[in-house]
Amino acid sequence: MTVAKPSARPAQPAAACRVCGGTVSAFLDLGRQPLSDAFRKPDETAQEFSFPLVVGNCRDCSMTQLLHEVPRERMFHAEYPYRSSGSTTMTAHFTAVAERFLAHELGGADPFIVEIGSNDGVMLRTVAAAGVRHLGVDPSSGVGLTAQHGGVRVRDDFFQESTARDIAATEGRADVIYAANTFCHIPYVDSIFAGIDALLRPDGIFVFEDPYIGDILDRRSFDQIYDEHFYFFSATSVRAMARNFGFELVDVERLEVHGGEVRYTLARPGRRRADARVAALLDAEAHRGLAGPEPYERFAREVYAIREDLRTLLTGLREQGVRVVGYGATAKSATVNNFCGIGPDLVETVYDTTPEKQGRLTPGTHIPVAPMAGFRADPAPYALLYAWNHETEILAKESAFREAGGRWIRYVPEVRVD
Ligand code: JHZ
Ligand code: SAH
Ligand code: ZN
Repeated sequence: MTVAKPSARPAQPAAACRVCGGTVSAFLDLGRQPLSDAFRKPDETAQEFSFPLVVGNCRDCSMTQLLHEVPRERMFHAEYPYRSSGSTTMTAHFTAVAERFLAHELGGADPFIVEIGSNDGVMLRTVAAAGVRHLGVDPSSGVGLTAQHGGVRVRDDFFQESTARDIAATEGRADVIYAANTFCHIPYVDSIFAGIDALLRPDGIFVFEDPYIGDILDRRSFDQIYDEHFYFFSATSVRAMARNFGFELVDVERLEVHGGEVRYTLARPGRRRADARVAALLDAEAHRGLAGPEPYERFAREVYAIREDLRTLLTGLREQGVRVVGYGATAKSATVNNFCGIGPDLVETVYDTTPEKQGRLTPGTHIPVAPMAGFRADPAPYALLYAWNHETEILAKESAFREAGGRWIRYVPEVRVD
C-alpha cells in the first residue's frame, strides 16, 4: 500500500474561509480519503467515493477547517451507521445535559427544546420522558427511527434556515437549541445562524459541543480530521463567528468526552452576562498562539512522525507473524487506516458493537468488521485501540484481555504499546 511522502505539500495550499471569506492556509494534507462512515458489504464492487482531506487555518478569523466539502447527502442518509448510545459514558453524559436543561433553562409556560443532530435520541429521550415539548432534527432516518421508538419526536431533515423558519412557524420558538458533535459537521454556517435567529426565543440559548482544536493539537489526535468534521472550533474562532452573525459567546466549558471538547453557549447580545471562563480561554488561546501558523505546522510534523512509528510497529509485528486486531470501527479510524496505509495485511479484523457496521469492510482499506464476541473468543496478542476516546470504559470491561497477556496499541498522542 502506498503512502504519501512526509514532505508532501498540500495539493491545494489555500481556499476561501467558509465563515469570514478570508484566506484559509493549508497545514496538513491527509491524502485522498473515503467517507469515514461508509462501511461497504464485501460484495460491493462499485468504485468508492473519495476526496482530498486537507485541513487549514484561516488567517483572518482563525477558524480551522477543511478545504474540500463532501456533499452532505453522501454522508448523512438512511443508512448512516453511527449510534450515539453505543457508549455508556456518552449515554450518561447526554442524560446529564438533558437534566441540566430541564432544571435550569426552561423559563416559560410551554418550554420547547430543539436538537440539531439528535441521532438515536440519546439526549432528547430524557426530555421526552419529562413530558417537555421537543423536536430533534436529523437527516439520517435510520437513527431517527430508533429515536422515535424511544419516544422522541424527530424531523427527518437537514437543519438550515428554511427548516428553522418552518419549525418556528408551526411549533413556535425554542428556549434552547442544542447540537452535540453536529455543528462542526455543517459548512454552511450562515444558513445555520439565520435559522437559529428565526427559531430562538429572544432570551434563548444556542449550545453546542464539539472537539476542541486545542486538545487536538495537544493530543495530536489527527484522526479527528475526517469528512464529517468540517470545522475545528476554538473560543477565538467561535467568538468571531458568533459576532459575525449577531450572537455573543457567553460561556465555554471544557469537556473530557471524545478526547477533549468544548461546550459553547451563545446568546443574543446583551441578554446574558458572559462567564469569566470565556475571557480565560480566549487568553489561554492567545498565549499559545492559536491564531498563528506555528502550532499547526508543528502538529503536522508530529502527525507524520506518528504515521512513521505506527507503520514501523505494525509491519514489524507482521514480519514476526504476530496477529493484530482493531478495537472500535470508528469514523476516526478511516483517517488512520487510509493515511497510514493500514489494511487487512496489518490489522486482520476490527471488532465493533454496532450491528450496522458488522459483516462489512472498513472504508478505503477494507478490513473486515466483526461483532465484539470474536475479540474475546479468538484473542490476538495485540489490539489497536481505534476507540481511544472511550478508553476508560473499554479498559474497564476488557480487563481480561490485558490479564491474559494481551497488549494495547495506541497512536495518540504517540505510538505506545502497553
Ligand atoms: P466513537 C462518530 O465518530 C462520528 P466515531 C461523528 N462524526 C462524531 O463526531 C462522533 O461519532 C460523535 C464502537 N464501540 O464514539 C462503537 C465498541 O465497539 O469514537 C462505535 O462504532 N465498543 C458523528 O465513530 C465506535 O466504537 C465499545 O465499548 O469516531 C466508537 O465511535 C465502545 C465504547 C464503542 O465515534
Ligand atoms: N448528537 C449526537 C450525534 C452525533 S452524530 C452525539 O453527539 O452523539 C451527527 C449527527 O448529525 C448525525 O446523526 C447526522 O445525521 C446529523 N446531521 C448532520 N448534518 C446535519 C444537519 N445539517 N442538520 C441536522 N442534523 C445533521
Ligand atoms: Zn475566516
